[in-house]
Amino acid sequence: MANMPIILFVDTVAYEATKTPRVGNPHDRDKWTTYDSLLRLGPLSALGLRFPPARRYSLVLLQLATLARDAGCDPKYLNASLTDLVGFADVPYEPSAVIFSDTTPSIPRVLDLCSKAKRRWPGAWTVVGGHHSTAKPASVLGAPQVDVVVSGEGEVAFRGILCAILSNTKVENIAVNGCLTQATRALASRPRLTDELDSLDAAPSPAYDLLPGGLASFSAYLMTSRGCPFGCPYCVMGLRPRTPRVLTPERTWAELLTISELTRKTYDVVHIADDNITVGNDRLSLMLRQKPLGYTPALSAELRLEYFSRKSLEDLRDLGLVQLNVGIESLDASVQQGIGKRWPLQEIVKRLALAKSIFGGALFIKAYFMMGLPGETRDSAERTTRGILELLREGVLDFASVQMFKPLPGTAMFERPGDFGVSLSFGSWGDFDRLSSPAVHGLVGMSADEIYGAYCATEKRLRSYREPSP
Ligand code: B12
Ligand code: SF4
Repeated sequence: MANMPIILFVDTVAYEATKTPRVGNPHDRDKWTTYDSLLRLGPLSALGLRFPPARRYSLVLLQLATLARDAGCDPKYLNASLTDLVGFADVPYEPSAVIFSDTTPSIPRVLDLCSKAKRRWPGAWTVVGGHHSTAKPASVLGAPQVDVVVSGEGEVAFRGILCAILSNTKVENIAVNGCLTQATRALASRPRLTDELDSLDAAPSPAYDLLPGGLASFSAYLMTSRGCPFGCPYCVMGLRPRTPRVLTPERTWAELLTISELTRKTYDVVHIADDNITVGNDRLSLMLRQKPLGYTPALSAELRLEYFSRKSLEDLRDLGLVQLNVGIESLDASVQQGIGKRWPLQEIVKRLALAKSIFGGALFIKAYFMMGLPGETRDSAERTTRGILELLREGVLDFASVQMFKPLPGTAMFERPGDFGVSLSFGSWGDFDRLSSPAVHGLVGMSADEIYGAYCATEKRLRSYREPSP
């Protein structure tokens, strides 16, 4: 171990997910506690399932840690929510590189930690990748404490970075597709993306052993596909290739069994975080055919309303799904039209009710809504709120997660706001957290303050419907 370069992975996900100050909206603060109780006391109560803790982690960092180990380095992991990282003063080792994964709202925190890492270990490379680095690499490289910014998928590029570290290459001489340094910063306005894996099965298994307390102390999740064919104008996935790549069913089950081995003593439900679990032809049927005999974990997943069909729902039930999350976004016809959706309330009720009946009621349905999409007015926000209340009253929906719409960098609505009647106004990238800070945009029919007000008012009205009856 003595001469192995140490690569330090600093995970800011849990920090963001659990410690973001919930400014302003008092209802948001209690929402997730109530959600946890509903999971236990709602339609799944008869199954006696144990649910995972709320603590999250970054999957990609654990995958990159495996690559580091395979390359002969010594990976270390620090979780920014569990460890006091002020100045990294207590860290007893000296890393060759400190690695971060970002999202737009987490970038201020990541840059702050990069500065602290640089002060503590001036010789170590700081490397940042993720969705924000992919959409806005120039803004990340604008911080001098960042040495390497990676735009695009991580695996191929990170192998290149590890080779450069192991061969003592100077950071300014790094030549890996999709990686920019302070020396090549001028190219950041037209970033080239990293090379991608041809097959998702080539992605490494995450180094779960690095997680403090083990995987059972965190909420385990798996991505079994990358790429989304839908290209919604409000979503960053439009930046990525539209043709999805999927893990083979064999690898999917192998990963799920590994996860359940590590977590089964503590909880029963594992989340499949794909944008859409049905993506890929016949995937559900193939997965079902290869479902191992014996114990498999209960699953939750995201499903588009289009796929609430008898066949998909039966497959999902037989695969062990107990929770489906569906993005409905708005119940107002003109807002829906602006995002390419057309779902009258009655059709939504019908589809959710079909799911409930196929699962014999043993299904928890959570729906996502966004307040402040282009075309939103006070009236449309009111129609959505009333519709949500109706879905909850009908018993076809168990939990409504309402968030403020934030046009994230890389989406059509951020890059060409005028086309959508959006006017952006924000102080820092941190304002893009959908759970805390006020709106970052105004619309033709609503100011930023009105969007925020409508969101708070909706949360307040939903609250009484969220109280679980013991
Ligand atoms: C699981 C998930 C979560 C989990 C874990 C978050 C995480 N960062 O891992 C939880 C529930 C905590 C979460 C929370 C949030 N999320 Co989220 N989440 C996802 C989801 C569904 C999957 C992410 C994932 O694990 N992918 C698999 C792993 C292997 O890859 P990856 O992280 O996508 O990274 C790839 C590349 O970006 C690159 N890469 C990433 N980091 C690095 C680092 C290095 C060094 C290198 C070399 C490469 C690299 O390599 C990876 C693949 O090869 C994505 C949607 C999606 N399809 O990607 C949204 C997504 C990442 N989330 C998003 C958002 C906005 C959030 C929140 C900000 C929501 C909010 N509160 O407002 C929070 C922020 C929390 C945080 N600090 O990250 C956006 C990010 C967009 C953006 N520009 O920032 C996404 C893309 C959803 C969307 N379509 O808008 N999320
Ligand atoms: S919102 Fe969902 S369906 Fe639309 S592009 Fe993004 S991931 Fe795909």
